[in-house]
Amino acid sequence: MGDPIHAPCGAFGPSLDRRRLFLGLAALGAAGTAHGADAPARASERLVVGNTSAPPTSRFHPSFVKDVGLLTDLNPTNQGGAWWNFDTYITPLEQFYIRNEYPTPRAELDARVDPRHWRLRIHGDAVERPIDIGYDDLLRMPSRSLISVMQCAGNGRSLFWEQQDMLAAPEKVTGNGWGLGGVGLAEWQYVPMSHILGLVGLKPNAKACLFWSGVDGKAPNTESDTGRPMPIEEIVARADDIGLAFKMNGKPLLPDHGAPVRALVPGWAGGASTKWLTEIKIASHDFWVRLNTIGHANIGPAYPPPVPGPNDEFRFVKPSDVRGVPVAWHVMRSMLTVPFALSKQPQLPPNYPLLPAARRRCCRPGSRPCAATPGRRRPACAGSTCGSTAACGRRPA
Ligand SMILES: Nc1nc2c(c(=O)[nH]1)N[C@H]1C(S)=C(S)[C@@H](COP(=O)(O)O)O[C@H]1N2
Ligand SMILES: [Mo]
Repeated sequence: MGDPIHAPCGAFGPSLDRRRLFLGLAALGAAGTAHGADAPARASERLVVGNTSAPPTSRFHPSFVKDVGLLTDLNPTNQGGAWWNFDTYITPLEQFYIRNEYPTPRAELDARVDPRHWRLRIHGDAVERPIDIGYDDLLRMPSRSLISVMQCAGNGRSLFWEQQDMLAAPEKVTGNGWGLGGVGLAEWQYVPMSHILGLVGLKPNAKACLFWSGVDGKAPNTESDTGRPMPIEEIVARADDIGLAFKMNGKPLLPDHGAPVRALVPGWAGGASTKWLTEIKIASHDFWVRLNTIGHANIGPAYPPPVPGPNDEFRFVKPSDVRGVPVAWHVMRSMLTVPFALSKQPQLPPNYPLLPAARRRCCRPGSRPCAATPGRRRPACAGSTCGSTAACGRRPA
């Protein structure tokens, strides 16, 4: 076959061989998302608290439905996917990576994540009609399904030392040290923001939208610093794709993935998809929280920080914490490209991650962003758009 990366997504059926599967995922990553038909939730498939229908072997934690042998941390709960075993188009729930700042909050300990008590408040000075809804209200709303990649900004973190020329300063690479398992492909069912915005009525002064949890933290039943804002124009532009997810792969969300309801922001780094959602605030000002300041921001001379406005809202951070440009769109840093390359040619291709920087990844003209990190030897990366391929090494076939 020709260059399969450019094959249409529809070409990938359920009975793929392993190599083509990787290609399919890579293509999906490039294309972003694939839509399913609108589908209403069925009441019989609601989240049940205390459901322990996991496989009854001791390797599996009964409530997390995960293989505990793969956990990198339990406090916070973090688990990379065993990508070397992935052989299905959709990542199975028990293989799907978990990335938490804190331990997974449990309905048994904290009523805010119990679907019987869960509330979501949607308010702010830029909405006409604030609302406060419960889980059943959400399930009655129109929903869509979409197959989309979720990837942590830190996917591949244990390779950053080498890839990002940080061997001299390994202490700069912080966070859980997983390999390439911080990515998965799921079918999400969600109430789109188009519906929510229609309910609350957006005022013309709307500037930013905060997806807030505040639930997961150092102790149950305390307010914590978890959530992530985004520009309202980004949501309006993709109001059918961004939404409030309550199912993953046809099953009610698992506790580890944000039960009962999480935000879903396809295409952005996973950190934007706030789990255990409790509040959406839409305001005429910007929001600053940990995940767009001291965490999840590109910092350095190439990323001058935005200047907060006088009315901006700070939650658990202060103005001096605004130090760079928040991470948003995220190129799929896929483990899938490696088997693709190796299947095409037995020798390591020039952009294989473990080769010296000068011979690695090149910029394609016009591509954006081009992963320019200050001080790195990527001469073709000028500004935010790549100018030429002159400095590129040989690309794999
Ligand atoms: N409330 C809350 N939401 C969160 C996080 C968190 O720690 N707390 N982690 C974020 C990060 S960094 C990622 S990569 C994704 C991971 O989603 P997953 O664990 O379902 O794979 O959730 C995001 N949402
Ligand atoms: Mo993440």
